[in-house]
Amino acid sequence: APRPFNQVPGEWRAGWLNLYRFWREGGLSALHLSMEQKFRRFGPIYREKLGVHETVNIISPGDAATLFQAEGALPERFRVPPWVAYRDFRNKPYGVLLKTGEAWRSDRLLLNQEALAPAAVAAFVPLLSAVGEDFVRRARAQARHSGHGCWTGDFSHELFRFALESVCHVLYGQRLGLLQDFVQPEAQRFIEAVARMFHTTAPMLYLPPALLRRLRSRTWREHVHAWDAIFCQADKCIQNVYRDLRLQRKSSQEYMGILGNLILRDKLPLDDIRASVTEMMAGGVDTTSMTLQWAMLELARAPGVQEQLRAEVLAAKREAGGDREKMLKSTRLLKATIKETLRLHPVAVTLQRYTTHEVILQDYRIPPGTLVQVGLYAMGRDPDVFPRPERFRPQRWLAAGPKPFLGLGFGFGPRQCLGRRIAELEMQLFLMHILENFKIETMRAVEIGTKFDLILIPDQPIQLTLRPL
Ligand code: HEM
Ligand code: 2DC
Repeated sequence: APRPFNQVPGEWRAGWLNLYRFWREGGLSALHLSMEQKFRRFGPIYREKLGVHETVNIISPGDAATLFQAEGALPERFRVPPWVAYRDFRNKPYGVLLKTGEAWRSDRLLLNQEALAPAAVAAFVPLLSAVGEDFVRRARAQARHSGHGCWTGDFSHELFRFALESVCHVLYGQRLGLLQDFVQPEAQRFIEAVARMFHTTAPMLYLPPALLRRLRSRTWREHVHAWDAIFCQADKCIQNVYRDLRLQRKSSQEYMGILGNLILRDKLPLDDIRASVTEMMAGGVDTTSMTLQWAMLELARAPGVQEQLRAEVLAAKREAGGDREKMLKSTRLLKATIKETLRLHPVAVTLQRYTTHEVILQDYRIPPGTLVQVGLYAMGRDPDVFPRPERFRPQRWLAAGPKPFLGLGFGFGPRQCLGRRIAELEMQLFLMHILENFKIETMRAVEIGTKFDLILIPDQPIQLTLRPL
């Protein structure tokens, strides 16, 4: 018979003491490492309590399968307390990120039709490809002006702008012009606000929202300020599109953007549209830009893989006569490269679900209502799951046979990432354009680690070189 819940190994009796220890042992920025260590210490399942945050943590793809197969029609993940607290504080409606139950489902189904459905997604290709081309143009100009014939530096700020430009082109059907020499200060402020929002979320993650507000701490005030800036800027973009639609400034042939389509369909109240579109705009900045930075670093450190990938892209280009949609159908290694990048460098340290009924994990009975986390970072580096996990080897994804619950970078099922297709296309097209035009190099052999800043990010600036081919 399966073992009872209270025999699951781990430290779950003294939540506040654990939180204190956790802070002393490297703190929050080492969350991913601390999880890796606990799996080593306790095995493939452990229970933990940090402050009021109680979880069961699993690492094996088989257990992830059990968890997700039992998630039902209305899956729920951990609701980040300060994000909820901000919306309650300012009386703002939740978008899909924070909605639950039937309200989540009905919004999500409508948003899926515009952001995930194959028919809608095809229209993103030319939009995202154009932004990729602009990045190349800018990189070439930088290389010319540098005096060394190549462009070297920390590209994170350029990539933030690339990512925001990309997601806005798809959401609003309009260009912001962030890859020009002059960047609107408003857009720059938005980018900074998103980074600040993530950064100030982390220290408040395991405290109850009511406490946060009562504390009136500096972190909470900065957090509110960051979300204010995010909502204000997104509202301006949304108002613009709304006005253009009302004045019929666009011809009916033009692509309306996800927002325009949602307004025209008229199935979702404008306030709900605004809430979810704001979340997508904010969710589209740090996620894809950091992943692309990691991908370029890995390709620079594995020149053999880079050459193979370039060969694939160039062959696809010849065959498809430059038709990007066609190219995307024959670039398997490119897709594998993104999976491999997210294996080693996931954006989300864990995936989480609340159980709705009893499940058996590692032969323990897990009761309904338990918050179970899949240790995504730890799984990606577990030698039992991925042989020689330290090696960047996209080819591992191309081997024959099924790979159930191995590629979980965007989550799973009906609650998976809403921006998944936007993110994938944006990153695939970006890498295509870069590989067609530049060799990616990295100067130093420094080891770059990861830090938890709500999302996982590099622990120091990544220096890259783009050398025109
Ligand atoms: C949710 C990863 C880019 C918007 C998520 C989740 C993950 C994730 C792991 C949770 C899924 C789950 O619980 O099963 C990523 C990664 C990205 C990325 C790795 C890029 C490399 C984006 C982009 C957008 C976006 C570009 C916006 C266009 C969202 C939203 C949710 C979400 C709105 C919540 C969906 C819901 O609760 O229904 N993402 N994301 N993400 N993501 Fe992304
Ligand atoms: C953070 O313990 C660590 O995609 C917590 O685009 C558990 C947790 C819950 C939800 C996760 C979060 C972690 C990391 C950031 C994620 C988020 C769900 C969506 C969000 C993964 C793992 C993200 C980055 C969204 C953000 C959209 C937002 C800016 C409006």
